[in-house]
Amino acid sequence: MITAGIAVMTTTTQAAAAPPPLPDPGRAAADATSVVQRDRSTVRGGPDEKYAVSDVLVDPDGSRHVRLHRTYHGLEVLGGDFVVHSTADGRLSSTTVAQDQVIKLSTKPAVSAKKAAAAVRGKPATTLVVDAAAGTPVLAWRVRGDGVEKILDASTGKLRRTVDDIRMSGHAGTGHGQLSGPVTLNTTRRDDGSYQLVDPDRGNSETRNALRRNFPAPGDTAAFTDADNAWGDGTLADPATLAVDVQHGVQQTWDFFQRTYGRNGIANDGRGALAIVHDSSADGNASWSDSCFCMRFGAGDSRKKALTSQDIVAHEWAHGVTSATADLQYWGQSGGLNEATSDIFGTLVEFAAANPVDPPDYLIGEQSDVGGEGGALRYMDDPARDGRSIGCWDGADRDVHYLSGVPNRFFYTLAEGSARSAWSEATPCRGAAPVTGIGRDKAGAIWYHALTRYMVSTTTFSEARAATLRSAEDLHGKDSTEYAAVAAAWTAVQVEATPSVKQTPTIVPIADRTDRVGDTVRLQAEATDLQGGPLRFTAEELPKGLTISEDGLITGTLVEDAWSTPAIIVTDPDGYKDVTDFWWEVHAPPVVEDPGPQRTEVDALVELQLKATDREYVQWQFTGLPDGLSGNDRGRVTGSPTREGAFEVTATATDSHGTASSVTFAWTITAVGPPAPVPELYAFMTGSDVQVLWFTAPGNPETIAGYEVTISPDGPTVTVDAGAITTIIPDLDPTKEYTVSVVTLHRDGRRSTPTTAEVWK
Ligand SMILES: [Ca+2]
Ligand SMILES: [Ca+2]
Ligand SMILES: [Ca+2]
Ligand SMILES: [Zn+2]
Repeated sequence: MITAGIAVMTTTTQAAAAPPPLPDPGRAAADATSVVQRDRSTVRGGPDEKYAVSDVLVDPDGSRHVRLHRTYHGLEVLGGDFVVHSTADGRLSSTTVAQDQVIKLSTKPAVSAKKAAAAVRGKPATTLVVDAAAGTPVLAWRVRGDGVEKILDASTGKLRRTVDDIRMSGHAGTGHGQLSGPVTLNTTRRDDGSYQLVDPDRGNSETRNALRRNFPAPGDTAAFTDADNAWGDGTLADPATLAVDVQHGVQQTWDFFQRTYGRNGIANDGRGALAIVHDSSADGNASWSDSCFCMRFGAGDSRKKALTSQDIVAHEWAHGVTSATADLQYWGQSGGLNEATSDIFGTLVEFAAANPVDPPDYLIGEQSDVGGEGGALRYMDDPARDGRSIGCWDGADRDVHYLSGVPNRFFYTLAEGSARSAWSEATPCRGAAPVTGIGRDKAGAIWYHALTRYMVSTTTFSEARAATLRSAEDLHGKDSTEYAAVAAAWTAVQVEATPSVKQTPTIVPIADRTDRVGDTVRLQAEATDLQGGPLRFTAEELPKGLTISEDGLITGTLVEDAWSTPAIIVTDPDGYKDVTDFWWEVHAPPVVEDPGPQRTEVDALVELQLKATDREYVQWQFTGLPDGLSGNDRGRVTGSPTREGAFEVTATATDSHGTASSVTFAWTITAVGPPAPVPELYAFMTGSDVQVLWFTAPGNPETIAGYEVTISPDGPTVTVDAGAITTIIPDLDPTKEYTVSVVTLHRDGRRSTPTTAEVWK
């Protein structure tokens, strides 16, 4: 967790009257701490807690905002942060508290750290914490691996939530280098006379080269150095090109925050951050990570150029500002506010930078040509244009990037109004009143003031409405047009003072199904909706043969051996939708081929392969096989029959759903016939020797006793062993013509017909 230390912040807003002398920040911190310790109920505190100051802001009129973090029996409390607001003389005026309930729990975990660690791959770090960020506080394990953090209930081991530790610019996606155009860079001259991409005027902010490594540690990156201090060539061939974009973007962002809000760097402590380019983990993306206090940028991907434009660089930098201030948790509505904060400042810096090659707009990442069609990552004026984000709050949770649409559109509407502007047009949601814009500067100041003073880690959309209204009151007064515009702009995106009632219907998830071809289906989809009113169902990718009625009844007869992932969509009368999808496996029994009647002699070698057609792997079983034969689960029958008989064999193929098909065939085992003759035979005369060669007789070799070889006329008869395929018979007359014959001898004494050949000379 990044804490900002103690720093003084003054806004550029002018105080109406001569301000009283401002208190020392250390004094303000001590006052706030003692106020809380005297009456812990003001921050939903208990006796076993300690508080540490992470930020102190003193406004021009002397009012103080001291941000504190909480520990419980020494354990960090997630969502335990709060801000103490006091008057110029140190009296408590109010508090903004992240948690809903007082913490009361045992600090002994039932689940071991080792067991909790198994929730994240690799060698994660486990920390025992109190999770007060949602509902009743519980003892929890925070398990941190590479880029991901899981919060597990330490009593039950149940996952409470997963949080991306890395703030990605885009949610998915994925080119070529883009340019900030000719820009000036502030660099550092090294002892050897070369230059390094380190900005000494901005806290030594540096851009380094990841050399295409995947998420390297900062120590594993290389410095960018240059002999003549002219960096990059506008193409990706020079790795410094992206570094120019980023370093210049950081310079502009730093100056914007300094000039506009008096903020001295990301954590308001004058420290520069590290930026890493050519990091393959961020290809087609960009990210901020608190743990390294660094930004990462990759190359482009198939869908877009590298995300190194001004708005993206400022977006990542602003994630650091959020971490150092409200520390909005990166999930749910607080995550949506976190993302929107980065888009808002990304856009404000783009306007302030006024780079002629990057005309300002309310689009995020438009220079990266998303989708190859000039698209952007996000559209603040019309978030739904990306197909995923929302611009009218419906109460339903989503990915933080899609949720950011609501506060993004609030900001656009507050700055530019709801009527057609130079940039766009943002018609208020569902007939809300039109809004007159107050301009970017005022809108930005209201957001920054709220972020640093009135937002905490668990701030929701309706709480953000309250926070920005307090900002508008601080900066412009409660009767101001600015105050009214803030309220109207939130209403225009359907965020009201009381938390939103969920508008979207809720569909009951449908479990994965397995059915058979030929089955008739009757499946009722169900959904609820808080507003009542008739719900209408539709479906996509239903299995062939099925239809869905408007009432959600799915009927029909399954006809195709196939799987699908149907989506059932429910729509309420206002057009809000919910979707569930599931896996639907439709299968048919295996089709088994009949091998026909089989006939085999006793002792013969058997090899019979049964065949079945099915989409899946089948398993075989056999009954009634002749003695001496066996079948395996692959459908192969082997062995040698040991006795005669008429058998009826049933072979059954079973698919992975347990559906079986069988075939029954006759298998007759007959008595052993005469042994088979040798199929081929050759003989040659060499001198007075005759060499005889033959191929072994077919059949079971174990039944063959040997071969009888006869030379005629007048030649000898010799018997050779079963394994032999040749023999030499000596002492014959080379002038005579001979023939040779070979007979196969069975072990039981029977003989084959002879095979005969002439002896060659
Ligand atoms: Ca632009
Ligand atoms: Ca832009
Ligand atoms: Ca509804
Ligand atoms: Zn982001």
